[in-house]
Amino acid sequence: MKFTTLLFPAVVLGAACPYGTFKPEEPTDTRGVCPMLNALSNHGFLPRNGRNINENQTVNALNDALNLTPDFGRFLFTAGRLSNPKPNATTFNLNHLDRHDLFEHDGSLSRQDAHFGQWSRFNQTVWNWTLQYYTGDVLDVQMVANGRAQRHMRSNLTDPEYRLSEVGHEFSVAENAAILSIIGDKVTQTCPKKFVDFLFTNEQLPYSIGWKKSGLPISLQDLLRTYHDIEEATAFPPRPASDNSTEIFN
Ligand code: HEM
Ligand SMILES: *[C@@H]1O[C@H](CO)[C@@H](O)[C@H](O)[C@H]1NC(C)=O
Ligand SMILES: *[C@@H]1O[C@H](CO)[C@@H](O)[C@H](O)[C@H]1NC(C)=O
Ligand SMILES: *[C@@H]1O[C@H](CO)[C@@H](O)[C@H](O)[C@H]1NC(C)=O
Ligand SMILES: *[C@@H]1O[C@H](CO)[C@@H](O)[C@H](O)[C@H]1NC(C)=O
Ligand SMILES: *[C@@H]1O[C@H](CO)[C@@H](O)[C@H](O)[C@H]1NC(C)=O
Ligand SMILES: CC(=O)N[C@H]1CO[C@H](CO)[C@@H](O)[C@@H]1O
Repeated sequence: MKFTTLLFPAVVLGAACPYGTFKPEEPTDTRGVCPMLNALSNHGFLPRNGRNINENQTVNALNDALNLTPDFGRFLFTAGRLSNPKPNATTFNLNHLDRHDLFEHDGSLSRQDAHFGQWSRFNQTVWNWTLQYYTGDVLDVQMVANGRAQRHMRSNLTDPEYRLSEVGHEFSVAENAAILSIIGDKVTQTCPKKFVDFLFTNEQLPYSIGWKKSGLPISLQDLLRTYHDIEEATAFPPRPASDNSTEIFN
């Protein structure tokens, strides 16, 4: 152990720290499709190596970092546990979430579809497409609905293997709801765009640009309210003529 860590045990335990210190992932660490869980590992709210994450660690991390209720944390952990290829697993690794067409789906906001290659990590080209639909400094239900519809429409028009299961659809809408109700403000259902861009790009909680975790506890019911409003606000434009189908986005 280093001399300095002996002198300052609080640093080791993180006890004196109001939030986990950010350290970018090491090559030996595991990360995956979820920008938020990646960030929580980068801050040490979840194990920094991204492996063997159990229910308690998940519930505590989501509560400490984001003020999610323990019930909501346990609900989300189920998706993690079920992603583990080992039957009846009680833990998961962040890259277990990458299994295509289990919970991971086409039409992600910042990841390309599996058909095109590497699908689990942040892709600036894809994220830039989404940002074009975030037309104000503060995201609201309509902008988020538009950004999501854009990704699914683009995938449907350009990815010959594009698919979206019922569960995939639910995750897609829920992730977009999480942007507003968890990163943003569950009451107003808005979120400063810069916080979302910072989180996705750096996989770091945006404390340094003024973000704070919600002062109010966030439950699954809160997320579902925003989920419903995003679905209501979603409209797909008519399909363009097929011989122009790949040109509309150029
Ligand atoms: C145990 C908890 C969680 C699990 C198991 C989980 C799982 C996942 C999975 C499987 C995806 C990939 C879906 C895709 O194909 O795009 C994803 C994406 C996402 N997650 Fe999480 N997640 C968790 C917690 C959270 C929390 C607390 C937030 C809060 C903001 C969040 C925000 C997002 C967002 C915004 C995306 C979409 C990324 C994109 O479309 O590029 N997740 N998550
Ligand atoms: C989770 O925490 C509870 C209460 O602290 C404890 O009873 C339980 O054994 C823990 N479970 C695991 C898997 O660590
Ligand atoms: C998984 O758990 C269920 C219920 O607890 C049990 O019936 C089943 O046998 C378990 N399967 C394995 C492979 O351990
Ligand atoms: C990012 O996605 C674009 C569009 O699918 C693709 O052309 C590019 O190769 C991807 N970049 C990486 C590093 O995978
Ligand atoms: C994404 O957009 C930014 C800002 O417009 C631009 O500087 C950057 O080059 C774009 N990156 C990619 C990969 O398209
Ligand atoms: C893709 O678009 C077509 C035509 O609008 C539609 O029938 C189909 O259901 C869409 N595919 C998916 C997976 O949503
Ligand atoms: C490639 C192709 O068929 N492009 C057509 C797209 O639509 C415009 C206007 O309808 C036509 O002029 C192009 O020829």
